[in-house]
Amino acid sequence: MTLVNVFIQDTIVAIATYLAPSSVAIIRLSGADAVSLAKSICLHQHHWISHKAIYTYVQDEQQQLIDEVLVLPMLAPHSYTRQHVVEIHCHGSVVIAKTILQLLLNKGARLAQPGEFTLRAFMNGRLSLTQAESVLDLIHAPSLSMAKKALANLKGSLSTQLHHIRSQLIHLLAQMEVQLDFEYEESIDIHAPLLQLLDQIDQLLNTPSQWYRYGIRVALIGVPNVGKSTLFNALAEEERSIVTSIAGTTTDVIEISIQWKQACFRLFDTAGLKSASSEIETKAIAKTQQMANHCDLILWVTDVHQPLQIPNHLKQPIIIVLNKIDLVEQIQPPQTSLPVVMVSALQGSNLTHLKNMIYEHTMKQQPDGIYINERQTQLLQQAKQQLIMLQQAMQKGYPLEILSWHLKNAIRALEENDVNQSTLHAIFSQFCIGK
Ligand SMILES: Nc1nc2c(ncn2[C@@H]2O[C@H](COP(=O)(O)OP(=O)(O)OP(=O)(O)O)[C@@H](O)[C@H]2O)c(=O)[nH]1
Ligand SMILES: [Mg+2]
Repeated sequence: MTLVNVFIQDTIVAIATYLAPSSVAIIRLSGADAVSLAKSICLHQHHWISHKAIYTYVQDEQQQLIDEVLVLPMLAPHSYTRQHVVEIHCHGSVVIAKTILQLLLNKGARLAQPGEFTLRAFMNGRLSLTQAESVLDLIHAPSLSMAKKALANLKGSLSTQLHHIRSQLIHLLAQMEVQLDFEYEESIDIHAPLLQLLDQIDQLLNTPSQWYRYGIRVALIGVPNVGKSTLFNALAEEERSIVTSIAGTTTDVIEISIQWKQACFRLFDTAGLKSASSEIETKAIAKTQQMANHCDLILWVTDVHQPLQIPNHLKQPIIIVLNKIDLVEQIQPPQTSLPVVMVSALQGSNLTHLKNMIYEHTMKQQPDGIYINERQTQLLQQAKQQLIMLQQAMQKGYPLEILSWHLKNAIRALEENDVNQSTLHAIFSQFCIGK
């Protein structure tokens, strides 16, 4: 049985909270019989008013009390799924939560599949697919800034924007079709609106969505013994990397995430760059090179005593970190056009300035737009591609039929809720059970 084939009128149940001893556990029901099923296991069965909590007890088939609970009925259509939804809040005991779940299953509820509550919300028109995806983004947000982006999309930011672009495309198509039908002499000029639409699509595509979703990758690179691992530990506020006075201590890439100004930064400590003299060193340096090529920002860590020599194969943006300033009386700032921050990783001095610089050279330089995920990015890119092909077809003087064909393809790409079963399954199976 695939998710979309599920008969959405039956009543589903799941434990919505994490299965571990905790303060509260929630068992959630959705479907036509949600209220009657919940009532059938509760001691008090009167005065069940929508959105009003009821203080009662759950009892088993032998009228033995199982737990003291709060029950929250949310009657259709004023619920997450637009069906009757009931939440039973019990003590956060795994045994109690599982027992209540089993009682409801015995009464005829069906165990929900992953994401089935949100799937119902989507199928009942409560959420668009984009909004449903933003629920997942919100749950998995690695930083507060990502959570805010996801919430904005849950409230409809992206859906509204996609709808707006699509409506304008449909309007252009209508103009074109009128011209086709009546063979007007005067051709319509869609150049300007097309450019505007491409601009709107680009604005969405230019948001650094990967950074919100996965964090900004910052690699600490430099020659051995300059204090990369010391700096890494200081920024992470944790002893993650081994530090010694021996050159070549770090041989692997070590990662840690830190939150700064509501954004998530993924820091990578690496092996020092030098000419390798053993198999271990060859492999370690290859990993450093790979990291340097695939990060979003390089912190080129250097020792205050050493001349500044940055290998010219580094292509990613660089901030120079002049370390060990505690060892000198007077500092000669290096002659470079690159940004420089002077720190003592050992003493933890100037690290706030360094973090600010990291923020300014990444997040702050990017447009603060609407978040889009990989699937949405792909669809927008498809639409953009079609519009570019349309522009080219216009320049070549192709017939209106060809132009309208590209326009129709772009419109189809932006049809938010028109997805096949496997896409739906791919999206909703990522959810946890009970969401
Ligand atoms: N005085 C002083 N010593 C430092 C500072 N930062 C690091 N060190 C010392 O420098 C030595 C090397 O530090 P590491 O952090 O291991 O250097 P690394 O760049 O990671 O070295 P490799 O992993 O070998 O490439 C250690 O003895 C640290 O205590 C600093 O800011 N001031
Ligand atoms: Mg190290």
